[in-house]
Amino acid sequence: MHHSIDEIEDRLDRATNLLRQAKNVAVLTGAGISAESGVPTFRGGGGLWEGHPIEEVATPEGFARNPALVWRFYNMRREALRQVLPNPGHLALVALEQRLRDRFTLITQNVDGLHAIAGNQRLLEIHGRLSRVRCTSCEFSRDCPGESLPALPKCPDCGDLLRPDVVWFHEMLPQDIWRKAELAVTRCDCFLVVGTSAVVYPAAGLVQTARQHGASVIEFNLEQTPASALAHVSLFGPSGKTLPEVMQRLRT
Ligand code: BV8
Ligand code: ZN
Repeated sequence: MHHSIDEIEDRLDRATNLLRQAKNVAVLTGAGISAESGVPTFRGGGGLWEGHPIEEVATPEGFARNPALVWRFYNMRREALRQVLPNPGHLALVALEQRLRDRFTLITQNVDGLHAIAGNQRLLEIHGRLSRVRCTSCEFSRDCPGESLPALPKCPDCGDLLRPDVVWFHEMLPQDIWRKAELAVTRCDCFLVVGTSAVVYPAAGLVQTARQHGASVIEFNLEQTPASALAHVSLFGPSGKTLPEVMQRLRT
């Protein structure tokens, strides 16, 4: 996507004006916002891991079939998170929350915990969190960021197998969190969709929901996605640059 400078300027101005006029803002982020922190995206590497389609290792069926393989996938991603830090895109969304306070809601599909580390409070992690584990049988759960876990971690209370506390494909999203996300989107008049390929549902459906409720939609991505057709403005470029750029203009 190559636009002339004044085309980019014009898009940035339009996005900034929509945000400036907004009473309530909701944001949906995906793996792209963490790419500049060094966290690999899902469909960047062709959506494969050790030759397995992600949808195969990130499902309850895959876990039942081969828990050691699935734990190897998640332990590798847990280890990788030790080196990563929020990037200017995350920090721009913290600044936006500080500006809007209770008129701001951040909905993320990401499980890397970087929005919480960056400082967002009004955060809905609709796909769970990599740092947290829970028991496959009892109520035990524990957030253990940075800890390396055994190949097949067991529950300290009942001895059964632990699992990562993330939402796998074909699993329901946490209902209370999902309901809050839907509510925030129906109430917003400006919806930012950042760094997501907009193919995973029900998360991707939030863009349509925002449009249906009359919100302006601003997309931040490197390339066109199914959300682009619903966006009033698409800002093509790394969100670590475009989000701070919009925040900068908002302040002037
Ligand atoms: C559900 C947690 C109801 C795990 C994830 C059959 C039966 C049941 C359901 C289905 C089915 N067939 C399909 C479905 C629905 C399914 C689905 O949508 N599948 C897709 C693949 C078609 N959804 C589900 O299963 C959901 N549950 O429907 O339950 C139900 C229940 C029972 C029975 C019936 C129905 C559960 C979905 C949640 C899955 N868990 N993650 C883990 O992380 O390991 S989803 C996973 O994908 C991540 O959360 C990730 O966030 C999400 C979406 O990916 P993206 O974040 O968008 O990342 P991606 O790499 O795709 O894109 C990155 C984007 O960033 C790109 O656009 C790129 O251009 C851009 N980018 C890159 N760098 C930058 C950038 N942009 C800006 N700046 C940059 N620097
Ligand atoms: Zn247990």
